[in-house]
Amino acid sequence: MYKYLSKINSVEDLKKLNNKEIKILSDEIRSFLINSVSKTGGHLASNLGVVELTLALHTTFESPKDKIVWDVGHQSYVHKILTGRKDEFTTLRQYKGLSGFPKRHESEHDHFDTGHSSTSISAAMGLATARDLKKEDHKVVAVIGDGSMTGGMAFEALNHIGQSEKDITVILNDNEMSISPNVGGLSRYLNKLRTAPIYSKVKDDVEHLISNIPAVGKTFMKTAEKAKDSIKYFLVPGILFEELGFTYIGPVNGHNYDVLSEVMNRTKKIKGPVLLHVITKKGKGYSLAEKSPDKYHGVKPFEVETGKPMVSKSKLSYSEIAGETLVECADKNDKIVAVTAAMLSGTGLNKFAAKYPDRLFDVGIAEQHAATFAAGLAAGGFKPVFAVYSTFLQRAYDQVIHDACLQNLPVTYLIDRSGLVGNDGETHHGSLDVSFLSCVPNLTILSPKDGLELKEMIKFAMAHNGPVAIRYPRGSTELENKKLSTPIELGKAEIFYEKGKDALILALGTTNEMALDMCKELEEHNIYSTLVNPRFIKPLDKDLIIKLTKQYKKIYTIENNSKIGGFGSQVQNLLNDNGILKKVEVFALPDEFIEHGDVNTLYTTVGLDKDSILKKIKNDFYCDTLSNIAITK
Ligand SMILES: Cc1ncc(C[n+]2csc(CCOP(=O)(O)OP(=O)(O)O)c2C)c(N)n1
Repeated sequence: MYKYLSKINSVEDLKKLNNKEIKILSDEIRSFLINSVSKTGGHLASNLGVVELTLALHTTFESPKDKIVWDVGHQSYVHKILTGRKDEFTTLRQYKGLSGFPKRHESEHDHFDTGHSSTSISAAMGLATARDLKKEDHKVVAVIGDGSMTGGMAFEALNHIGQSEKDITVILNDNEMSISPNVGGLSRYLNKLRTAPIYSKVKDDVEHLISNIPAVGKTFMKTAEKAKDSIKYFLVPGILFEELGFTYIGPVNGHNYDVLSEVMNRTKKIKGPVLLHVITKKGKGYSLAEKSPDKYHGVKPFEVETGKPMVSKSKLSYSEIAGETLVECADKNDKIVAVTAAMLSGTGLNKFAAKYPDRLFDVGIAEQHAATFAAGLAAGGFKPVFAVYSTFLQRAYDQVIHDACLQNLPVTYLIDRSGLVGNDGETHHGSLDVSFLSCVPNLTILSPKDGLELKEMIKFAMAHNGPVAIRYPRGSTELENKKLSTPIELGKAEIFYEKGKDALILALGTTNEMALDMCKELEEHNIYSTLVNPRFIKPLDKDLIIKLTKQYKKIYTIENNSKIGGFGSQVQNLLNDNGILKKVEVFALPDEFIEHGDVNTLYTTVGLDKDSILKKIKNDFYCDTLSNIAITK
């Protein structure tokens, strides 16, 4: 079907094509991407935008000898196609299939594992320094989007590289988009560069002029350099990258392969740090994605002609419930403000943004800043809510501790995507938050069992005077129009189901749904249990837990967080501290990074599915019965 793409199994195959053939290949790659991602789901718009850029990278540089590092890595599909992984795209993001991000174990062309943003320039600096220490000779290239460039780490790395004068190429893929339109002063600055294309030509002319001056004294050179600088300043409102120590080249049209590859080849010859500014269009070549690049950033399987998702969703997502509840609370309290680090729609804050644009702050991909900014807002008398994915909150750990909790400031963290997230894999699972947050003094931590509890917990947080974290998973839920069995009260658990004194099950958050089914199934085997929904991870309902654990034969905890430092380990500590010598069987995530795949498959593989847990509990009681029989005999 694909005249050229079908023959591409390695970068060597690509290098056999001429520019005309590569142009046709770029169309074929786009068609392949659209068809393939429409079936598997994945990141579409970003990949459609980097087709020519990736082709130029692989025809200019010699991968894997030259090392290309992708920032975030969600835009590495074309790179994967060109480096021998095209045929694996039917398995993209599925269990044991091709990852949606660069993976060192997957290919010698992937030099750094990613998933979180703004790491590529630091990683490139590390690789380049290692190269120089080992006296090797190869290029190191970081490819970073304008969205990812808003992350502080990117600037820390630019600062370091500029001073070192290392031989590194940074390719800035500027499509004016993060997931949503890009924000901030840097974005404005890039826009100025984009609209001043005359710069690179004039700069070239000036440099040409200077280099053609025959041997002259130092003074003249200095004057000429100064002239060059003043022309630059005159033409461009600030040479940020040059001042940082980079040679700035651009802006270049990222969809004209001929020009781009020519410029890239010239860039390759420049010594020291170089920043090549490439302009691309997110979603290029698929009109629906060009029109709504945010909607096509990450997609579920969809119909190519209409863009309609294959499976339409009927329930509300936890994110939507969180966003809507926040609007309700903000209606009543004008001190409530919301903060996002470039995840407006992902965290369900779009309705808040529409209704209260002045009280919503998208700070870019800058979780650290977001956390301290929120703490500052709290110190200034506001009630800030930072809605953030569990995995990205990892970035802001010190800010949560040092800037909010230490001062007991009333910042609320709405921690979305806790637990396993599925197809994005190990870089995106929210499997550590209970562990890393539980040890932070002053922080109150909750987890709702369903949408209704999430609503009420947010209302609780809005009335609480101190830092609060509420963790809830990806996915949707029925939002029943009923009241809670008991109101949310600080440090109070809920007895969710009570049938007998055999097994005591404490199930965290949404694992209650599965635990309730389990309790009912256990009754068919004459095992009668009580199910406790702790609601609060911190403070734990110590009195209730101690009272109940004394009464039950066996105690089980279930949670979608790592076993180490998780909820179960806190229950164990509580019993230990109170001299209760009973075993607590903890069902939690293992101490390992869990790969990508469908969420249910992943939970099954780690033994956190209903059948595996039921089997274990039934077996415990069965063994007890057997040992009783043996003793009676
Ligand atoms: C630390 C962190 N925060 C948030 C995200 C979620 N995220 C993934 S891609 C993306 C936008 C990246 O924009 P850009 O770098 O410009 O790439 P583009 O998708 O526009 O090509 C965001 C916010 C992330 N991966 N890492």
